[in-house]
Parts: sequence; structure tokens; C-alpha cells
Amino acid sequence: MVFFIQSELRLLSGYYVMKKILRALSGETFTSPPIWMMRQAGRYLPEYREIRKQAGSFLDLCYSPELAAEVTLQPIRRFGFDAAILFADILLIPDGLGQNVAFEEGRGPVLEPLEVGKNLKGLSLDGCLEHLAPVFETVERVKKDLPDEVALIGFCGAPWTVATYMIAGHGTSDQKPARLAAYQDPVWFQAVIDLLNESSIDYLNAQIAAGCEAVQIFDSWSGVLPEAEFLQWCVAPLKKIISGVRAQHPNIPIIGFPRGAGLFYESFVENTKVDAVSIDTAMSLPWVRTHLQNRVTVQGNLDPLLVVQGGDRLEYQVKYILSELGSGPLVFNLGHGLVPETPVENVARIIELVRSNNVES
Ligand code: 1CP
Repeated sequence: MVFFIQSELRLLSGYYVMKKILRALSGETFTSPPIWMMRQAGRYLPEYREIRKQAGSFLDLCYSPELAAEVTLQPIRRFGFDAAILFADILLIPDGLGQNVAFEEGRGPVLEPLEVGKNLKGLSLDGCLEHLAPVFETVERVKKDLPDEVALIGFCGAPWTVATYMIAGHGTSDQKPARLAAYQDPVWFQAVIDLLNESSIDYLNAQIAAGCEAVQIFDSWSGVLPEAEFLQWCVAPLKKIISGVRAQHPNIPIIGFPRGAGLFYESFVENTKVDAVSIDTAMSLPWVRTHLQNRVTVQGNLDPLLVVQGGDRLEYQVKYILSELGSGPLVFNLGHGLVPETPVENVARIIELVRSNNVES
């Protein structure tokens, strides 16, 4: 028990003190909330672009523990965020299951698309975790070098979002191939989701066993589904994954990100039993405060394009988020990931504003 507690707490002046972000995820409110940013490791950082060149392909970078640990730590060294996010990608699971995955320069992910209704024998859970072992080594390396007060967040893609890439074979603006497949052959589609549920549970449990202190499940494309399909393909799989993770790690904080889910955010929070919910840029903050933050910690929701722009409008919005959501449990973050053209000084400015927050504003 003591060893378990030690993994989440640090010794300070004779007391065990939990890291700030873990306290926020367990429901504590701070005048100056903890902060990290989705895609905080990435192409907007010159030091990332340097390592990326050295690594060769994007997948090579994900599977090189030394380099992946280095890029995970870069934004911590430069900005001092309260959390690091493991450097990996949501499409490592299809890769581990045996689907051909590549990342092409200027084109993004390219997969050999699944054929709707065809048997899934080409995909297998056997060997999946072994294939993903370099990711767990990255976690161990990051943990050794991470400052005591910074937490490491692990992650996976939600089954629906990962399936949209597996079925289309690439990113799409409307996720049409997966949406059609789910209507055409729901039994086959459920089998794809089941495979992703199982592999995601194993993958997250292994990340946590290696040292991740919280996990986030990214459902980036949940916003395209009607209510019944949202419940079937987004909420139900997350319930399964969360109970599979909690069966092994009952105290791990779990953050859900049903991007674009609008009013369905409420049933998402109620039914999945996440500890925290990441809100996208399009959410109304007074609504979030009264419908979500009364139940769970919320995380978000600054527009990444405002971080590109900077200036007074950015400062105003940071303060607006703090004033609307700062009186409850909050993790300051973006509504989606940082983009490559982001000026680093704007990221630094946001951190300065959040850290110097005092309640009035
Ligand atoms: O050129 C490069 O260096 C690749 C750019 C890049 C990076 C930095 C990709 C390709 N993935 C990543 C890392 C990554 N991806 C992280 C860890 C780093 C961090 O956040 O700091 C995480 C958490 C992800 C998650 C991810 N990958 C998501 C979910 C979050 C989101 O952005 O909505 C998705 C959808 C992907 C797929 C993906 N990976 C990369 C691309 C270009 C895409 C496709 C995106 C699309 O379809 O528009």
C-alpha cells in the first residue's frame, strides 16, 4: 500500500504532497489551476523539429524510447507545464494489431483500409503489447527525468476515433466511411470496436504500470454522431475501457475528451464515470460550469488558433476561462491541440497569465 501511495505522492518537508494536477483531477480547486496543452510536444518547437529530423519517420520517433522521451520532456524544460503527455500516437494501436500504418510527409496518416464486412483475421491482439513495448520504455525513461512536481499523462484514442482512420485509411473531414460502415454492418463494426476496447485496456494498463499517473482518452471525432450512435460507439466503449482500467488501477484519474459532442457532453460524463472531461473550443463556459463542473473536473478550452494570433484577445480569453471556470476544479488547457505555426512566446504568456491569476479578474 505504501509503495502504491509513493508512486503518486512526493515527499515534501516531511509530508506526502500530491502533484497539483492530480489534486485538481481529484476535485480540488486552485486559484491558479494546473496547466498543460494538448500537442505541447510537436512541430511548433524548434527542438522538436531537430529530433524529428534525426529520427527518420514519425513512427520511428514514436518507437525510439530515447528520442520519444526527449520530445516528451522538451515542453516541460522550456515552459514548466504541470504535466507532460507521453509522446506517441493514437494510431499505434492499429499498427500493433497488424494493420499497415505509415505517416507520410505533408499527408498525415495512411493505413491499409479495412474492408467493411470482411473478417478481421489480419488484426490480432496477440503480440500487440509486445509491439508497443517501446512506448512503455519511453514512460520509464520520462519518469526518471521528470521534475518531482510534474505528472506524466498517458493516453490512447477512443475506439470510435481510431476506427474512423482504420476504415477510411486516412484522416477525413466528415468520417463518412466509418459512419456508413456502422450503419451498413453494425455487427462487423462492433467487432472492430471490441478489438479496440480490448487493446486499449491492455495498452493503458501497461502505460500506468510503467509509470503514467493519469490517462486521457481522445475521442476527436465523436462530434459527428447522432445521439443513439454517440451512446453506442462513443459512450459504451469508454465505459468498457474505463472499467477495464479501473479493475487494475482503481485510483488512476481518467480524462475523457469527446470533442464536438455539444449537449451530449452531459450524458458522456454521467455514463462513462470519467474523473475529468476535456472541453472543446465550442462549449459555452457558463453551461459547462453548471452542467459538467458540478460533477467532474473540467479541462480546457482555449482556441489553439487564438494561441497563434496572441495579443489582447488571447489575454482576454485566458482571463475569461479563469473567471468562468476558476471557482471549481479546473485544468487549464486548449480546446484542441497546438498547431505547428504557434509562436512559442504566446504559449509562455498563457502560462504566465494562469500562474499569476488572482481570484478577482
Ligand atoms: O510531423 C509530425 O511530427 C507529426 C505530427 C504529429 C504529432 C506531434 C502526429 C501525427 N501525432 C503527434 C503526436 C501526438 N498525437 C500526441 C502526443 C504529443 C502531444 O500531445 O504533445 C497525441 C496525444 C496525439 C493524439 C492524436 N493523433 C489524435 C487525437 C488528438 C487530436 O489531435 O485530435 C489524433 C486524431 C491523431 C492522429 C494523427 N496523428 C498525426 C496526424 C497528422 C494525425 C491526423 C490528424 C487528422 O486526421 O487531422
